[in-house]
Amino acid sequence: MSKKFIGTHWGTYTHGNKKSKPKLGYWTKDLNPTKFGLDFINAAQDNLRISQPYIRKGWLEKNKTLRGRDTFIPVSWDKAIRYASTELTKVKKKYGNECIYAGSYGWASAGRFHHAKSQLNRFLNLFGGFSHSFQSYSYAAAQTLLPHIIGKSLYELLDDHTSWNALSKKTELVVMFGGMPLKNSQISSGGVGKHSTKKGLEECKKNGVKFINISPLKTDAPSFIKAKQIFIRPNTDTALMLSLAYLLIVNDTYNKNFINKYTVGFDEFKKYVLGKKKNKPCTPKWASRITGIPEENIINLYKIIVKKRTLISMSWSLQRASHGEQPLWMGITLASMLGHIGKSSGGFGFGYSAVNSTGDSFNKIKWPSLPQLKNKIKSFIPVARITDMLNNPGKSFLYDGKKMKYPKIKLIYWAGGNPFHHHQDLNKLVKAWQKPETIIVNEIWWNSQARHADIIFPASTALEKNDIMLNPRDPTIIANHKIIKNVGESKSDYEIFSELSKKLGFHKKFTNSFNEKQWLGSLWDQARIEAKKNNIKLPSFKTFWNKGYLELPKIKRENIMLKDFIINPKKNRLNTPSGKIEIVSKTIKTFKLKDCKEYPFWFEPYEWLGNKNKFTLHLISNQPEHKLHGQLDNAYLSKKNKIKKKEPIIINPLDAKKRGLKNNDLVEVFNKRGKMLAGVKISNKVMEGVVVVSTGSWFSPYKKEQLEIHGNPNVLTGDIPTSSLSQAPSAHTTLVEVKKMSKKYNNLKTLLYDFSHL
Ligand SMILES: Nc1nc2c(c(=O)[nH]1)N[C@H]1C(S)=C(S)[C@@H](COP(=O)(O)OP(=O)(O)OC[C@H]3O[C@@H](n4cnc5c(=O)[nH]c(N)nc54)[C@H](O)[C@@H]3O)O[C@H]1N2
Ligand SMILES: Nc1nc2c(c(=O)[nH]1)N[C@H]1C(S)=C(S)[C@@H](COP(=O)(O)OP(=O)(O)OC[C@H]3O[C@@H](n4cnc5c(=O)[nH]c(N)nc54)[C@H](O)[C@@H]3O)O[C@H]1N2
Ligand SMILES: [Mo]
Repeated sequence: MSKKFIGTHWGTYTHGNKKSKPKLGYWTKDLNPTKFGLDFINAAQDNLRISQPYIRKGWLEKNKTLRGRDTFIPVSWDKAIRYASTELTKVKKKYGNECIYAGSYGWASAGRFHHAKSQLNRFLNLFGGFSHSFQSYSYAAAQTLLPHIIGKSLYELLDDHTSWNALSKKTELVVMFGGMPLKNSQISSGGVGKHSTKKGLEECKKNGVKFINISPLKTDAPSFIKAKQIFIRPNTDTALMLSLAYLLIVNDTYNKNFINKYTVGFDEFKKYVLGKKKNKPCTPKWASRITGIPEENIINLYKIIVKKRTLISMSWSLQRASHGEQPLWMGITLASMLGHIGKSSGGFGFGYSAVNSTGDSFNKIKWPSLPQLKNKIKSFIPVARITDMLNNPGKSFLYDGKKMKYPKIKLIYWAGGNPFHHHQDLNKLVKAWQKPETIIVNEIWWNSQARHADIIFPASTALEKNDIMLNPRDPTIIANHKIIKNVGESKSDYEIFSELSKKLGFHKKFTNSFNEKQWLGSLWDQARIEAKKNNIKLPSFKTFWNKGYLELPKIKRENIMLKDFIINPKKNRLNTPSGKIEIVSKTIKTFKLKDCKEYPFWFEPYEWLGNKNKFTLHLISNQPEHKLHGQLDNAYLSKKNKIKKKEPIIINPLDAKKRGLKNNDLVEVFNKRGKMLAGVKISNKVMEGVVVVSTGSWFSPYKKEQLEIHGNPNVLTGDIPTSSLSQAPSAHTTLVEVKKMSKKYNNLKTLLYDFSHL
């Protein structure tokens, strides 16, 4: 029987059979489906939907009423399109296209055609171009560093990861810096068919692979892998790894053959480790003081990794922190010293379980996507420098060894992302956000992103459009059938940009004179050509559409990261200046940066537990288990997980006791950048001195003072780059203080948004 499906970033669901009320069900072929996705259909029809276009009152009146604190006036589609196109034309004429910023970072929805950012790019490229953003909040430090040290882009490296089927056979020990939180592998950008990470880990467990979890949070390791837990102070992994390198050197147990044959710069690095560069030697004692791990535990860890065939696994979170380049560089250096890179007996991994698919065996097929056309404007910023750009038009800054200049932004267009979710130091962003003349946003719900716009176009959800889920890293292809009617007057991004392009005189170029179905058909035809190149025969669009899904042939091959290079390092040299793994990078040396040296180095983070000030707790704001960032905060599971409508704060029993806190108490969490409310959850799974508040609560400020009422940790995090090499975000470097909520907050009345409560 044919069924109808919907593919999302968090998994694939079937349309339920109930005729009267549409509902979602699990796809039976996915053995580990994501629970929170079931309620997508209710969230898509809740009363927080933006039902028609709106214009901010103060923007219409040309007075300086603050963005994000204003009221909105409902207008017709016609009027909104007129306002937006007039404004775009005005800014283009007066200042030029460079002054339009459409970095528009964010995850949007999973379909290949309706991908919001691709639609926006195509539209603005036809309009003459825009200033854009570069790299991702997820792993910008890695994206900048990896080409220097292993000569591969981050994506090449991720696709080359040693597959679970190989890893589980020969590797004896996986040392996980930052764990492998299974909750994160619920999702994958572009969509998931069957969830596979748990199976990969189970295979390892079955074959006797042992795990050690080095992390401030025990639950970063799924309980069934029975990992040995080592608590570590956040942001100090580099120091621990350096001390392991120290022990390998002084005991002469590192793999010299590997170091000589496959790496450059070890001697220089060795001097640093041994303290011959006017520094303290990186002894276990030195590392113990930094990491908070007892010296003997470090020595024991050394004894195990030197004996067992070991994989050094690093989470992406390690590099979303002050000097985030260092733990990754040092992890690769440590794995080089152990000598298993290029074999199934170990090596290193980066982001196993950060998303689904890392460690799967797949043929990456170059699936087609919406042609975005060319951007004539070259100006861009590293993605997390947005506040800095708005505050300092024309200012120069360093990035990857180059001096660059911020564009002078007059208009922002955002579709499919939420800076009031993803950016750090939101109070600072709110101020900088006042500077442009106009902000246009396509958004689905009345979240803080919509609240900070001047012109709001109501976008539809994935459930309201037809699309194809075609993810190059996933072997399942899904026909996304529209399941519910458009809510209110909402439209797809494609329709919004079609209307704008009509007004602006390039409708035909934008649409190709195609409707939605014709675009899908055309993408499918190209997909068939690409599949054929991989000896896969895809059926006609009609057959596929009626069947609802396709599974690509299973790949049994075992993949081993960097295998070709290890077999023949001369013929398959890496794309680095030396052709080898660069423990010392001469290129980075020429940049002469204070905050990134030519070899991995321990830098003190700008805030950390080794240098406490009046804020004595390290805040980890990790990914939420029951939603995707801010998406589906308004669905059942996320709401259920809240404590008195606030995001939970996980705190160690000793820290709770010191502050007289009980489970379910409401607390103020604060530092010099901001203050928020949260609900207490006491647990000895988090180490003393560390608190955890997952991201995703919709930012909702209180009018009278800087107070975020639902627990969005980004009012506390710092808008400070990892280093001047990468200019990447550093959300995981934040100190805070926690105290019982003052009674004066019991009945907050002058709330700005509230969302009561979702
Ligand atoms: N403190 C802290 N902050 C972090 C992180 C952290 O670890 N700690 N992690 C960072 C990381 S790794 C990331 S990737 C970012 C994620 O940040 P974002 O990707 O910006 O977060 P989302 O909530 O997924 O935002 C997507 C928005 O697009 C809207 N949307 C969905 N589908 C569509 C569509 O089809 N069309 C349109 N127009 N809109 C749509 C949704 O309603 C939502 O508001 O957050 C970053 N922020
Ligand atoms: N359910 C769900 N899954 C998601 C997402 C989501 O929103 N929801 N978002 C997705 C996205 S966009 C991304 S980029 C990935 C991110 O994947 P990651 O970056 O791996 O995810 P995080 O949850 O930020 O961090 C994982 C753990 O790292 C630990 N950690 C933090 N700092 C340190 C440190 O300095 N040292 C050590 N040793 N450990 C540390 C924390 O305890 C934290 O729980 O997740 C993806 N998966
Ligand atoms: Mo991310």
